[in-house]
Amino acid sequence: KSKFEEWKARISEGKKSFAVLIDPDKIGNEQEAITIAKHCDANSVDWIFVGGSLLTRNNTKKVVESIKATTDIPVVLFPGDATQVCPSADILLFLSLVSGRNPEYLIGQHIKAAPIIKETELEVWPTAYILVESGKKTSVSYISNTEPIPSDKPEIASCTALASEMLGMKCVYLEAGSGAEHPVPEEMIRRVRKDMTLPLIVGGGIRSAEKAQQALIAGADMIVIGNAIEKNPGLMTEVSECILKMNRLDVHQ
Ligand code: 1GP
Repeated sequence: KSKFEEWKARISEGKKSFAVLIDPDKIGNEQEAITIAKHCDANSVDWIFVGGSLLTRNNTKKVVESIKATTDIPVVLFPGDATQVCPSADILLFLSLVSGRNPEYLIGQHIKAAPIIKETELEVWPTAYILVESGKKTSVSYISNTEPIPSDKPEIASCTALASEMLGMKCVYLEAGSGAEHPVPEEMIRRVRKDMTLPLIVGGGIRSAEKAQQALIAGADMIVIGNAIEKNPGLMTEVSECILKMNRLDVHQ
């Protein structure tokens, strides 16, 4: 069974999951990556995402390998471009930036990455990556040279997700952008959840267990937190406990 099928089975039981994003640029050395991986392991984190829209230090491989040597939590590549493919990870989010109209991030980088990915054993998840306006301009919007969907237009996000489902994508990622001022509005999450059936990942700007829970109750199947955990490692435990409790109580939307 693929990791994707396992995740879908969990979703069908009403279970939510928690991903922690590690930005390799912010990892000083291997020991630091090991420490974070141990912390994720101790807090029942379900997925470890690795990547970023702009990486300057070429250490993704080292970071992934340090995590893999420390924990069995699946490592999910969250690549900003074709240079971030790393065979030692488990899964690759093959992100198509469908909220934007920049062909380079809709299909261009994918063409460059495809033959490289083919040589690996990475499990590829074709993912509709939907960027949502979230206050100040985010790195991902600037680097990808794309305009996010206005945060008060849930219908546009919904139609984008629906079109992605019809195009054969396997999951949808609603993204406010790393370090976003505001996370994706609950109303938008609810609308996207209602109108399409694919597994839904939500991330960007989530800074508290309360916000994480709100996104999950609104319909996210998985939430992703990066920045806030870098600043406050204790948040990982809070969010994890909150999700474990939701899963025990079997909270449905
Ligand atoms: C970024 O959604 C992730 O792509 C996580 O964002 O770093 O703001 O938590 P944060």
